[in-house]
Amino acid sequence: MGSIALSNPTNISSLFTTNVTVTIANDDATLQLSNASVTVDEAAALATVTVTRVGDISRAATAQFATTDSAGLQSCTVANGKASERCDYGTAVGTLRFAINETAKTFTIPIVNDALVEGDETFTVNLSAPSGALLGATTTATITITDNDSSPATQNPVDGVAFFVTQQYIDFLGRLPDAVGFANWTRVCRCTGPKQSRTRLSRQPEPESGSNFP
Ligand SMILES: [Ca+2]
Ligand SMILES: [Ca+2]
Ligand SMILES: [Ca+2]
Repeated sequence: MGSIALSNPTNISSLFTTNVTVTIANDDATLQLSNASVTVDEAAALATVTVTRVGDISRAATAQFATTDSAGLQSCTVANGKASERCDYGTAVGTLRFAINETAKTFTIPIVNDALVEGDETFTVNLSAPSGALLGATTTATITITDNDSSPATQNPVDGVAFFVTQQYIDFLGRLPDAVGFANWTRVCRCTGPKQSRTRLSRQPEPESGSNFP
């Protein structure tokens, strides 16, 4: 990075911009998704995506990632091959930071193990806004969630404590529960039974140490 400064104008009254910062992109390094397609079982809990760096790894580099889908506001019961962040996975957005000499970074996306017979569904992950490197050829990956349901459920999964607690973490925090938090909230919910969990959680006093959702 450097700067260019202008001064001593001639035949004009003033200079509106006198300094410009010039950033030289490091085209000796590239960042890209390691695979253009990733398949994950619905029961796997997480999809893991890897970004690789090749070329000059002697400097730090960053890039942003984000999930997206084309399901819009369609009902979760619609089976058309489109995974939805409202139904099938947790939105993942962030910045990957490569330290000096790091050649790969990963991020994870929560996957919802619902009870719907819906077939395999897909969404995408995009890589953008690099710094300290250029983007390589693979900046978009298709994530396929393999359905593991073959017959209609006899019970709404949200009436199950484990599913309910897990879904609260995904919906409110964008991640899966840690072991301590999951154990404590599972115990809290089981005090009154799964179907009362939602009401029960909202009426709980301040949870004990270790069971805070964050
Ligand atoms: Ca779905
Ligand atoms: Ca399932
Ligand atoms: Ca399913």
